[in-house]
Amino acid sequence: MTLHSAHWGVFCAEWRDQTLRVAPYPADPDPSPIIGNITTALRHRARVAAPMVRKGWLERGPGADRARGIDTFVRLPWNEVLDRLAEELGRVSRQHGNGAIFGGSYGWASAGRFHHAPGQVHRFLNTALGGFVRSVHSYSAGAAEVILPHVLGPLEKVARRNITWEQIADHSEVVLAFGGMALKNSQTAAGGISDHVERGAMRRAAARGCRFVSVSPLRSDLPDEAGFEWLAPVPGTDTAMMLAMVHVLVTENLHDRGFIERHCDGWAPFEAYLLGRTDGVPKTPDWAAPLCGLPAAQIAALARSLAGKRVLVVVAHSLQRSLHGEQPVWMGVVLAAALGQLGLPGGGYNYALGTLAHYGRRNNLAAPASLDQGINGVKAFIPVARIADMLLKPGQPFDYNGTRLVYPHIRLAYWAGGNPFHHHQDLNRLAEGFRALETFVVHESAWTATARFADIVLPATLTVERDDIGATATDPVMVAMRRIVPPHGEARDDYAIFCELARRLGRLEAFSAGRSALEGVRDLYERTRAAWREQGVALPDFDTFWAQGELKVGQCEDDGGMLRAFRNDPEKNPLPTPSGKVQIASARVAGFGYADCPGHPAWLPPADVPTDRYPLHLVANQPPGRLHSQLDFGAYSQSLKLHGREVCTMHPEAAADRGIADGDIVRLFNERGACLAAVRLCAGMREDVVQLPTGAWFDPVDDGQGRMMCVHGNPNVLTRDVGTSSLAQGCTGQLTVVQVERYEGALPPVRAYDPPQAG
Ligand code: PGD
Repeated sequence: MTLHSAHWGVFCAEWRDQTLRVAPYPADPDPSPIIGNITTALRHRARVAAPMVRKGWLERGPGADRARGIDTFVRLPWNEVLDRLAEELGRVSRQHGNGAIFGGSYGWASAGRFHHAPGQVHRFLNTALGGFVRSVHSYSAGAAEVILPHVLGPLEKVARRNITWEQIADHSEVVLAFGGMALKNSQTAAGGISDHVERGAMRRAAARGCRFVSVSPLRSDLPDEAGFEWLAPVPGTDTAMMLAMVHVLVTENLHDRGFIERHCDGWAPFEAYLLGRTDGVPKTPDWAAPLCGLPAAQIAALARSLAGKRVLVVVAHSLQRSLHGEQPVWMGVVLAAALGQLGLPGGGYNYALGTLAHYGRRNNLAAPASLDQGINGVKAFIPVARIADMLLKPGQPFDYNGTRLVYPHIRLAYWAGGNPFHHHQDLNRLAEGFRALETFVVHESAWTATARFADIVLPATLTVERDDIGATATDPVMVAMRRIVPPHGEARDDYAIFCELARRLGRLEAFSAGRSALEGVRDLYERTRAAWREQGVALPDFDTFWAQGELKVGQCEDDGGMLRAFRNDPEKNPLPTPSGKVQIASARVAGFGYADCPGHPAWLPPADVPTDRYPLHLVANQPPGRLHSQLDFGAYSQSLKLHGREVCTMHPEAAADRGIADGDIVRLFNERGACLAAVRLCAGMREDVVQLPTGAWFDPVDDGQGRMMCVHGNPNVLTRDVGTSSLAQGCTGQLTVVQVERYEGALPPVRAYDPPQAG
């Protein structure tokens, strides 16, 4: 069997008799079952087999079109489609400038570092065209990426070089996980993972006596191995709960005043707010209890039980993927600072530990090289989750991190390696944005809803159909991802497609530097090797690496990173914040004057509160059976569906109130839209919560009111498309409110995986 790698793990594979067999990487103690998706995916009908052009675009030319998403497609030969596309790129660039081209291409794509599709499309647009409007930050951590540098330091250092699972197993006395640390999330890591350690580390820590507390509306957000206590507050109220906990610590003199004085800045204005001196509202447990739906005594007892203990506070990605998502991230820092724990082994604060498999690890001695992106001649950008606003509001100003920006007027969008009809919110609104474009180009290996909305769809290979290199900065195994299977139909590598386009634009040398794909892989390896040489470590040459299939590389000491160094000597190792200390309050953030993100963490009421019409909180979290929407048609993802539809979980009482039984098909709806899903009942959740994971391929039908209803179970037809705040403008897709009813109508079939009709 040949070694290969995916975001969900290194695996071994063999292609025989038109069938792919896979087996886990032998050294992985807890491999992810998601590797099973690839087996049936390769020759599935959902694959894009040939270049396709939307009929309306072919007949009427570029322009806004309401037929996008429902039109038929025409198969064209590669040469013809590439000629037409090169001509169209040239037209838009000449007529409107490159500020009219969006190369957002946000998306996880695949694990190989050379054929990383967004990296390839960005390099192509820079080197062959001269630039494009880009996006910044991620859907994962949009709010945290902006607030953390203001208060503590860059996300990479707080999330990825801080507390390790080894420290938790050996040192933590309490792990207080806001949003839990679900193993379904830590299955995956961008660039691959050879060693899933989380389950084992939690088991070892629990056996040593470490107490795990999960604060989440869903019990399933921590595994049984952690032997944990479960507190289930109202979704989106963690900041209020943390404020009340710090109130108890301060008023009972249990906070670490020495640490606060030496290591923190801005405690006084925060304390004035906490104690109610500025707004007349002391943030006591009695104040928080009705907001959080937890007894005041329980909040107070939890706070008291932490004093004097080695406590690790963890705030999951999910908490900041909602309105005012900056607040729980910042307040978690303040709670850990009040306990005096920042920088201690197994203690303090680790943003998002447990939400990805490359957090909580030792760092490699050197990071893998990445594809050079060239120089972007366009300055304009958007925070990534503002895409629909950008498409619908050209020329309008918006706030972002202390600046006022203007949305550019985009005529052409180019996507490779992402699925906005999976990852964006309020899909009816997003569709309006895409209908306004003149041309939409997508490279895809499968007929996702995004591909169906495109004008030009170019078939891309899947990772096992090409040579690549799998590596991350925190996994000790580099993988020679050798091609295992011939490409499906006429599929080509993104790189090969861009080479052909660049040649037509007279820019092949600038894009490819004269390299074949394998020479590009070799170049990436040799640049990685040079980085290791600088650390005094000699790695074998490329041919040796390629022949042996994998390479085990050395890792740094488990030294606690920036926060440990700062704790030990804050004068010598200041934090990269304005004061060099932990910003309990921030004069800089206060100076921006944002009511929706003031100068210290604060309780800001949510926009989505349950009403009589929409009485349930919807938690739209990450799925267990796939990464995002990838290979939703694969065997493992399919095995977790019910009646072919995505499964939503409901509390038995909430279901009984609505006459819903386990296994029923239900309609979830709110003012933005509706979707169908199959129900599983689960007592391990709050009664006022319904949970539907993301990633079921969007499968719209007309709801009779001019909107699209998803018959398969994509929750993003329900979520709200607003930024977290004027500060970060991050994604808010995690939470909204809905009503749920038993679906009594004729059941529309799921057609998400059927290719669109040929025109
Ligand atoms: P994926 O499904 O991984 O989702 O959004 P993202 O767009 O990354 O999409 C990747 C696409 O790339 C797939 O369609 C795959 O087929 C394609 N692909 C893979 N390899 C290649 C390749 O080599 N070439 C080409 N051309 N294509 C390739 C993820 C985003 O969703 C993220 S990161 C998060 S954290 C968000 N989470 C939530 C959430 O919690 N709740 C809601 N409601 N919404 C979310 N959206 C966000």
